[in-house]
Amino acid sequence: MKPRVLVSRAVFPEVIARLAGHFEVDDNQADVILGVDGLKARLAGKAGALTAATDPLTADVIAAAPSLKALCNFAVGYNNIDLAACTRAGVMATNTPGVLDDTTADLAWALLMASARRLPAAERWLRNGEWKGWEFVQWLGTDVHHATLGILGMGRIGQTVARRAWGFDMKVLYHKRTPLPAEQEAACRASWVDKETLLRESDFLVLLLPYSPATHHIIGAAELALMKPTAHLINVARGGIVDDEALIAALRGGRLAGAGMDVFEGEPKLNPGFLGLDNVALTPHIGSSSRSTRMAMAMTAADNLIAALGGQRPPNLLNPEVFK
Ligand code: 8YV
Repeated sequence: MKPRVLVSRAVFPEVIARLAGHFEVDDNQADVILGVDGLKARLAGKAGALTAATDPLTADVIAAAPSLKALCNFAVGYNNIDLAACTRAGVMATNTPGVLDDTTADLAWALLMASARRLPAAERWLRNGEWKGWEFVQWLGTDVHHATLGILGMGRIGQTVARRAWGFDMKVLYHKRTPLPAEQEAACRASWVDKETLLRESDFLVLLLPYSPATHHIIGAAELALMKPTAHLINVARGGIVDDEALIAALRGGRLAGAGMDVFEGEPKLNPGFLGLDNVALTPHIGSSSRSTRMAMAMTAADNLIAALGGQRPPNLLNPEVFK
């Protein structure tokens, strides 16, 4: 008998077909949001699951599924998974690093440009029929070229964002706890600075940190106060690394020129304060959303699940201590 697996959210049919070659698949192509109770019910009797970053894979959920051997997130972020609980329960957890770097970096740039050139507000104004004619001083934006790009969190996606800055003749600064090795830094044409210098000197600050208790509100009122009033903040990483209330206050008070936000505290609900602001570009967590990248993410998660339940070490294992 084939092992039984859950696919917790709607995915491309090709992904279900691939899994069906190895497993008895319980899919959720109706895309009902399962939540804690739904996950507990649907994981019962399952050997593994393909899961999304929206699934709360808490200690409670994991404990309720004693047959579980592998949870394979189709996301690079895994703050939705209680890794320690997985390890205690002998469950392998995996993510999908690498396959979404370019697509997510592209969205960071799209939001950066949109914020710099005030695209959302200008478009709303045009659609509302308010454009009565060209004016010399109309919708003046901020130049991106030759400006200073700051990157907080310089992992794979941060480095991909940095490499795209060459074409804009930008100076690139970054901060991460451990500076990159010299040759990697040179490949990004980026210089390490301390966090305070990064905040003070960036014209555009892109956040690319994972969410954890250590990064909760890593950008709050105090950090925003250090930034230039002409600067723009871009968050394509995770809700909660920015104190959204403090950001809204800074944008409203003219203490920050603009922001581009793909992720929010408490999403899909977002602080209604964002909606009344003209100096913020908003997107609904679409950083990795191109067909080919979402396919690559789901297929990478499927590879991990097939390996894990086939008795092999999955390529993107997050908790190798599970084997101890
Ligand atoms: C996912 C993401 O699409 O990979 C991540 O961590 O944030 C996105 O690419 C989203 O989290 C749904 O799983």
